[in-house]
Amino acid sequence: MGKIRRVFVGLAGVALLGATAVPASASDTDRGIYEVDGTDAAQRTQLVRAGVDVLGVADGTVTLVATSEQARGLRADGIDLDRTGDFDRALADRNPDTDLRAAADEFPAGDEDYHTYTELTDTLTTAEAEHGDIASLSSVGESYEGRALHLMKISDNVAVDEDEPEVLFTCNQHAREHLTTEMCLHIVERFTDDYGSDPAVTELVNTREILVVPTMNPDGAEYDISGGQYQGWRKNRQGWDGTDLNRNWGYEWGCCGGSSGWQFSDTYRGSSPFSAPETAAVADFVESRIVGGEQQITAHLDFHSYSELVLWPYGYTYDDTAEGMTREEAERFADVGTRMAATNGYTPQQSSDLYITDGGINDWMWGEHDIFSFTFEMYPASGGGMDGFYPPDEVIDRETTRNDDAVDILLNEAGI
Ligand code: 7B0
Ligand code: CA
Ligand code: CA
Ligand code: CA
Ligand code: ZN
Repeated sequence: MGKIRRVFVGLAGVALLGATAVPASASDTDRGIYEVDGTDAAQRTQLVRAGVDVLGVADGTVTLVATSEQARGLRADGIDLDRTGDFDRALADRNPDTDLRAAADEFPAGDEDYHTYTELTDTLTTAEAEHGDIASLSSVGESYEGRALHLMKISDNVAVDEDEPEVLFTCNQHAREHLTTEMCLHIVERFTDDYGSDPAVTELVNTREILVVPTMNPDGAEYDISGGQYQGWRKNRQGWDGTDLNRNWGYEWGCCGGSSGWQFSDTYRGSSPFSAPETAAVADFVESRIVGGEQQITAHLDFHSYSELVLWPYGYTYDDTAEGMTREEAERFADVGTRMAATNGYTPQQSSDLYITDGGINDWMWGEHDIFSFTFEMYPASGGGMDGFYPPDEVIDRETTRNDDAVDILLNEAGI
């Protein structure tokens, strides 16, 4: 965030401050990386409510970014914060030296195997051209800055809306989680390239309609690599300071202290449900899949990073069962989530076991549409603070292939 913009933080922040958010003041530009050991879900929710940016959680140890004011407040509340680094320093260490900077339209030097938006668009266009019989590229709408929100449909007889279970994969709601875009691209490439040679892939393509949105937040992702340097950016690029897309969905939006009403928070929920064009476009698309009164999409998986977790709804409440979630349904989420986690080595848990979130995508998919909806938090399990969002491009193959079996489990479940 620029210095001048930061001056507005104190002013705008006070006016819009929610009951629990802590405003950063004009002088409060000192952001540190902290760790807190041995937390439970209630303590993690307390941290989130204080407005800090939780980067990852592993075995109860939380890594977060906080301003020095927020850290002081939390320490006064009895939370044992251990300062492990400086936010700007952490990014500077991960970024290449100035003279090695890649062009603004490329990932930082050494990480060029990640796809920029232009490269993503080209790769999807090529996949459609090479596999036109089973792959069809369109979009669900546009981002705030006008980029197409690509949608790839993969199925036999792809031009026909067949009566087959439809399964949606979404990636990159959070700008800096670039590994997730590669995950969606890997799904596209596997189900197109391996069609006809891999029997399991062939069977799934023939009996499902696979829908992939590889980036929900292209503006944020491009901003995050602007200047060939990682920026540590999470939200979209709308308004003063962006909206957290994964707090902007319209089910129990803003209900429960799992998001912030303060525009400069990293978990700002937006001015109203679906105020972000990106969430609105995907939601409209999902709604358009109600055909003859029946929602065609039966399963959904949203990829994030990092912490290596399999998460299921609800996020807005600690309760296992709630309105729209029977005991049986909660058990099915836990059962399938645990089976998927057994294949990739992630940790399975209800979303709120991490911390309370409201306005998240899974709660809307399930609460509003009965879509069997999960979140995967990808590699790494822990470590590195900000570096966790920027694993070297050498791990892309390994960490995307790692989820093949879990993806197949979900596709199979979609038919049940
Ligand atoms: C988030 O660190 C979302 C759980 C599903 N509702 C977890 C996600 O939006 O807080 N974690 S993350 O931001 N990727
Ligand atoms: Ca590399
Ligand atoms: Ca088909
Ligand atoms: Ca269909
Ligand atoms: Zn995320």
